[in-house]
Amino acid sequence: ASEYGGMWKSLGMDLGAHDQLLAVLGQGYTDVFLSQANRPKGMDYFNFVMSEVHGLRIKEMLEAREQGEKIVGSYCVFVPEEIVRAAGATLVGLCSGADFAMEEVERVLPRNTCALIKSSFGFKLGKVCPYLESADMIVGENTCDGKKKSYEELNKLVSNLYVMDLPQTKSENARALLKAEFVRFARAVEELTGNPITVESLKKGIAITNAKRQAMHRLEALRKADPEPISGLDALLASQVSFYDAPVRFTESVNALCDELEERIKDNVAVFPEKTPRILMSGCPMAVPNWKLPWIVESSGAVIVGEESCVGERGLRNLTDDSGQDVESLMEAIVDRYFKIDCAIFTPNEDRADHIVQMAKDYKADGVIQYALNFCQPYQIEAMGLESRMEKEGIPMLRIETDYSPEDAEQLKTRVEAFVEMI
Ligand code: BJ8
Repeated sequence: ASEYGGMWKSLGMDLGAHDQLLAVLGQGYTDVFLSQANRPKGMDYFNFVMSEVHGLRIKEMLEAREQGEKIVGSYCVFVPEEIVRAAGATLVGLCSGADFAMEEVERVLPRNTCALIKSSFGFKLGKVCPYLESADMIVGENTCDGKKKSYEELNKLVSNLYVMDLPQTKSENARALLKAEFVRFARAVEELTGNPITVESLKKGIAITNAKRQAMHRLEALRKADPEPISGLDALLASQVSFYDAPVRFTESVNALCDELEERIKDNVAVFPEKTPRILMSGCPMAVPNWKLPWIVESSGAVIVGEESCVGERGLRNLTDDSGQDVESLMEAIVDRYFKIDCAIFTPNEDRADHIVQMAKDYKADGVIQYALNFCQPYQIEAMGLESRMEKEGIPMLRIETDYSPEDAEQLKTRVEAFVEMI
């Protein structure tokens, strides 16, 4: 790790604190991922990417930045990747999946803020995230109240925050707002990069982003097999890595993994025995390195077959139509694509319930685990309504509320094991 010390220092990071974070991350990765039996060979790539998550990937991004390629950081799948790529910039997800510098965080945010928001502040206040520190523009979005109000505070800590307004309903006016905000965002990234967004560059941005999604769709489809050729943890890792890896290389690596999984299915090579209870995870996004609940599920005799989540199918499922012949129609297609995202900040949000039922059927799930972070009202409230919907559909459902701390792990394991026994 020390070979990158100079680079991290130049980003203004706290090297001591960062060493601690890397040590915890490395140990967590070993315990959760490397300990799994019979992983596909194709996961070697992801092991490597994870081992270099703050190293080689940052180095290559900074080298590209020297050549003029700007870096845009995002906290939400509503930030349109196609537009960022069309302007010749790189988009990275700012992960927010672990507690860090919590004492300092609770001096600027209320205690009862969700772990994801607190984590994003912890990485900033603790100066341990090289992605955050190398971003030329950080995009916040007016989604849930917690995020939207916390960006007012984040704005005091960073000089390059851009806040995107987002609609809360799926009405025509709401779509018009999304369109106006995407147009405003396109101007902002053009200004940031100095590159005009053209038909050709938009088509290229759409092609790169769609290819990444299509590779992930392939992976998702292969998870419908019983027995499972890949663990839910490894598939989740691929989704998590999709947020910051170089997109073309990522796409190739996922496709190579899928080739191998196809072979595995043919040869009946699996990671869990046939008839292992199949779980669909649904709810709040699971950012790196938030692996607690999936790990508990997969070490409790079940396999996760899909994620109805922004780090999963909600974030990846729709493609952008690339058939438009001018900037205006391509922008419309991008708006159409993002307007379909069924995040719980929308009201009403029936599409999400329908999608969960559909996924449970498609992936032959025996049960659904609704996962919400503590203090996340949008997903917690939807989980209440989903309970009766799932009951009506005859799909067993377990509702979990938790955070990033390991303290409730035993208790969660007991509940998950009881659920897995029952389904
Ligand atoms: S499109 S899910 S990535 S907003 S967990 S911060 S909702 S209190 S993350 Fe999200 Fe975009 Fe929606 Fe997806 Fe608030 Fe809940 Fe915290 Fe959350």
